[in-house]
Amino acid sequence: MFKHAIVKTPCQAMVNGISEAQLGPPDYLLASEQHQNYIHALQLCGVEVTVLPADEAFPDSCFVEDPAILTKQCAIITQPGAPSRKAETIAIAQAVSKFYTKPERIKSPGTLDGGDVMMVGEHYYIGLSERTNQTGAEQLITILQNHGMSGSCIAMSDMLHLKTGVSYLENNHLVAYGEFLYKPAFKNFKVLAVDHSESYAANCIWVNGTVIIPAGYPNSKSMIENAGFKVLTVDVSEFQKLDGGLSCLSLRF
Ligand code: CIR
Repeated sequence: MFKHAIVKTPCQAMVNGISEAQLGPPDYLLASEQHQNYIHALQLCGVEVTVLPADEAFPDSCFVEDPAILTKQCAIITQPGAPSRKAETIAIAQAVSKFYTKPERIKSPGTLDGGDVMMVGEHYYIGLSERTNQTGAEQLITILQNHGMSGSCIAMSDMLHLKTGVSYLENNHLVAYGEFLYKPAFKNFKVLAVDHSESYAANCIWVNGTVIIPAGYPNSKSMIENAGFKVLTVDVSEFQKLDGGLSCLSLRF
């Protein structure tokens, strides 16, 4: 169960955020409204939400999942792979210090984005992406092992982050799309396969028994409901324009 979440208010400079989506720039005012709705959905799931102030120096800083990983045993400040995002860790480390003493750190030349790290109980799957290198992943595995947890790497080639295409929903269920449907590492999970036309719905979050999915993906919604989960939908279209989604917008712990 999660008690807390940390989110960060989108800044006006988000229109200059990194994007490969080719969906045009986000509408800042609509993004702000969608972010409020996202916070409300988290609160409905019973978590207390800490809202960090916007920071105009970092266009992508609302995607708080990338600069930190928060486990039951420890916090890890990452080494984001995108140069423009590296110093997002300063504000996140400060926010995290209210909840954890002495966070661990991923160090250069390691790079690692939290969006590449999927928690399944005490085990963490780490996507080797353009943002997360082998050195960063190995550092994370060592940190996890030092705290009684474990990690393993997943090779990937088609998506920005591991959790762009796969999400763990508890009770041994994964929602997955594309290359993640066929990974041997996931063969013992019950895999809910997302259609090509709904690929964005593969990034969803389990929060205390409810699955929050992006609005506009009816087949995925029914599939997840039929698997026995309560579903809430939140429209995050403006964050999709920056290659971000539901998981990237919060740290849940
Ligand atoms: C970036 O490219 O870093 C941001 N525009 C999007 C980050 C999305 N984060 C995530 O998937 N964990």
